[in-house]
Amino acid sequence: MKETIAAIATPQAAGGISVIRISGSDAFVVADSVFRPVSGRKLAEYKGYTAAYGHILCGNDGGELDDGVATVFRAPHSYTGENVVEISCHGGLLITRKVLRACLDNGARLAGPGEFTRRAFLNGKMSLTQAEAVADLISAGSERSLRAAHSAMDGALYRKIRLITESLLAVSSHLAAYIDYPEEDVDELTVQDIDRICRDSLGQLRQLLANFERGRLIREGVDTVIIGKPNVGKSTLMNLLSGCARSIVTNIPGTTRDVVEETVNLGDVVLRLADTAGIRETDNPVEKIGVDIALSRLETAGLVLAVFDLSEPLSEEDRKIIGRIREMPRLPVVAVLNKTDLPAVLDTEEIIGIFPHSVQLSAGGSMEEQEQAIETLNQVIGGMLMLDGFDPSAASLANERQRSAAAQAADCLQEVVQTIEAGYTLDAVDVALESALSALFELSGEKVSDTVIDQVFEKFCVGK
Ligand SMILES: Nc1nc2c(ncn2[C@@H]2O[C@H](COP(=O)(O)OP(=O)(O)OP(=O)(O)O)[C@@H](O)[C@H]2O)c(=O)[nH]1
Ligand SMILES: [Mg+2]
Repeated sequence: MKETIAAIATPQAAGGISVIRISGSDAFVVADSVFRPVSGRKLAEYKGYTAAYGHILCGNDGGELDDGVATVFRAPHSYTGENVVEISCHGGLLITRKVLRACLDNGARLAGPGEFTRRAFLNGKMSLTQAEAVADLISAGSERSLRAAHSAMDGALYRKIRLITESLLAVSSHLAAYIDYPEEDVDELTVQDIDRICRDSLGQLRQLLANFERGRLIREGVDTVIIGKPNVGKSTLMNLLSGCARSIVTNIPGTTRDVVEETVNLGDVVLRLADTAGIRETDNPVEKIGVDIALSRLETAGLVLAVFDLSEPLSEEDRKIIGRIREMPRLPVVAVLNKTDLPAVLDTEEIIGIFPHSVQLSAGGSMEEQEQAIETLNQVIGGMLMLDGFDPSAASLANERQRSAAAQAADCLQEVVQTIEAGYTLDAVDVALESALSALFELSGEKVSDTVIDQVFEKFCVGK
């Protein structure tokens, strides 16, 4: 029998209410030692999905510490599939820890990271991809990533993988019957049928893999570097996007030295912004370090906002930056032509000729101009990252583990198709098909090693 576990399920901070969750066959025994319902009945006598108001007994002398509410869930109708009690108490850090301590003193063990969700998975309450979506839902930082996580938690990916798996399983059992009893009248599934089903599954997996990269941008955000010569308005742009005075802005060129970072939502995209030192030749050793760091940030960027000042002609410094960016042809770049509120001097045609994506805005202009600036950037960046038409509710792969299992399955199916094409025996086809199936089982978590399960849940927080 599994041990009964307990943990604080709410954040480790003072708040209105805290919840201590207990799960396992002895959940009611543990909870009844800590919590006394005012009804006089024991929690063990309560039906599932009912709540009891009562006293929490965990003072120094085992006396009352707080009043609270205990919610009772009976196996298998709970998050974990086990008996569960959730005790809600006042949200003080000390109170919450004392309630947890009392649970641990009365037979529960402290839960490991994600152990509640792990038990839910092991008890068949959810697939591995759904369990992973729980963590994604908690960490979602944008509207789209939230919708993607919710749809995965709802089982969109699991159902898609299930459908692919079922059609391949049908092929596999036909093949097995045919290989084992070649003389008998096995329901005929022609080689053409097998070929069609495998190609169809391969197509679906390839589509999932192609969408993975776009999904990743939405979930994890894009490392975005703001670069340009001094005084063009990089820090002003940073502050505009982050909605606060994150970076220091002055009219003195060379103001920013260190990299200033902030994660912001621009429409549906999460940008991990880095405002950097203005690029120029300088004898100042501090500024020089800043310039070097700024340039090195380009190497790891997923998106660059290259800022130019519309009120000045293109300078030698601007050209050097352009040259540097051009050394990285695959890097997505938006040329930001700033200060539209001032008389335009810059030859915009030249910049537009170099950078296919450019915007003209006034990061430091009036309120209306600033709102317009955000909207313009939102449109251009969303379009560039090809997020238009991306449906976050559709089934999609959510992480590297899922991607590599799907890629493995696709490789094996490719082999199946080639084996058929080359006219090999059905035995050979079956071998490749079985490998594809085991990769799919690993993806959904139906047959997966403990090591993989450990890796999935170690990223969770304690209490989830
Ligand atoms: N008129 C006008 N001035 C702006 C605009 N954006 C920024 N500025 C001004 O330009 C000057 C430089 O702005 P910063 O944001 O500090 O420029 P920076 O590129 O970060 O400069 P360094 O940190 O020195 O590299 C400040 O005086 C800003 O107020 C704008 O859209 N219009
Ligand atoms: Mg600056």
